[in-house]
Amino acid sequence: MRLSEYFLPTLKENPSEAQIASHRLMLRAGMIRQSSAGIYSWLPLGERVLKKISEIVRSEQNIAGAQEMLMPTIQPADIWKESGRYDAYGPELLRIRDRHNRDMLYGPTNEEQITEIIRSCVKSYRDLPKLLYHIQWKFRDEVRPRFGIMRGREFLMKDCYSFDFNYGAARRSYNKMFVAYLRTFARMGLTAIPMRAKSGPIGGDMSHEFIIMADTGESQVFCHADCFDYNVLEELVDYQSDLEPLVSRWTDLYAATDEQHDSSEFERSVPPDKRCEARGIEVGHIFYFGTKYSEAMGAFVSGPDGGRVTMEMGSYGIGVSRLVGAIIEANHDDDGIIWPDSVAPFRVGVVNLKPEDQKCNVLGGEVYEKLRTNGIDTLYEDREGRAGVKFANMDLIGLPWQLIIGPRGAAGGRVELKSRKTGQRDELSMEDAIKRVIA
Ligand code: P5A
Repeated sequence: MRLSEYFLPTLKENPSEAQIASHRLMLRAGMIRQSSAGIYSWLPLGERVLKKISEIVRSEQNIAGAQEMLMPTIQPADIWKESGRYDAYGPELLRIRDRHNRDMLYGPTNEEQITEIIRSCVKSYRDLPKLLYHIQWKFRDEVRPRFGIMRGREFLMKDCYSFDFNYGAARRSYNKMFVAYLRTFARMGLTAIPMRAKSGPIGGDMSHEFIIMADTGESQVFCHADCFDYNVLEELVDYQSDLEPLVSRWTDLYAATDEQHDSSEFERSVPPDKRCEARGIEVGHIFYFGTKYSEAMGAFVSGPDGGRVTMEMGSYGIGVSRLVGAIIEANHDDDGIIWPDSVAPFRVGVVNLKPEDQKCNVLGGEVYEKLRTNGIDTLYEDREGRAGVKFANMDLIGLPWQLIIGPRGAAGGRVELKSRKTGQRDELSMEDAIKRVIA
């Protein structure tokens, strides 16, 4: 993409409404624009990141055996009346009436909607288990939307739902999602710790929040330091086998959010130097709630002996749009964002310091085309202007690599390659620089 054509409305000044780094940087980098409180438009740069994150989420859901579908944002109130949540949910639920005076709502989550589908289509225990997910916008009329897209009113969530025949099978589904979540966040360069949590309005008695550490996080958390020393991506995961040993590696270590925290248990479980107390951001939340919805909504199958069995359920959420902010909280410096490779909107920014110079112009165009044809997402700074401004802009938007072309090097076909993360700069031939970016 050529910057001379791209829609990237960056801001020089810090917006006064932004209290935390990710919100400030997302506004300054031209990723989002507020529409109303807690509701945002995603501009091209932000949309690219949202898509990259969704792709990682999707790929790990599929690997774990979940199937993608798409449910609507607007739901009929009837199914929520059946589950009892129409009254229980309170003012966070956006209630709508259509032209026929029918009660509708903008979905804050989809337990009822999926249960309605499964109860009508699945009749036998032989058709279980089922793991189904979608990536869809949600609306919650939060009392205090804040921190930009971190606590929005409209936000993008991946929500998966499991239907099983008995507790053992439901536990296997829970474990699959547990492991899929560890892998998903690790692929984004995040260490997300699963912590015992309260299940709130979703319900149930087993639930874990996945939390990444950040001073600006909304959750107070307590955990064993060993939670951080493990790379789940180095593990070969076979989702058909028993995942209990891998899951208990985590659940055996103390890790809880403040609502579930028990200080005497915490003290008993760890030497003092292993006890971490910190703030964090909740990026995912998984629930086992048994028959809460299936019972209320009559979702049952016939068992092997012909009798009725009420399905066991769980639900599993990832805050896809919140992750954009969470990743920035974990990866930035005073100059701007530092994208991990896997979610960067573009892999490389080609900075032409003097496009009005004939040699720079030719070399810049050639580098840009070579990268593009090799399938590398490239943003090309091809506009005239001051070098300092171009560098500041590139650091702000935080692409992993900057490939810098100036009049001095251009004559000999040489460029400078800068890593945004380490700040290291190397002078290389154009070919070597391209090779390094592709590798
Ligand atoms: C699980 C999937 C649920 O809604 N039902 C379907 C269950 N869980 S949850 O914890 O309430 O939400 C799942 C994740 O969504 C993100 N999230 C938000 N992101 C941005 N703004 C919000 N207002 C917001 N509320 C929830 C969180 O990452 C949460 O873990």
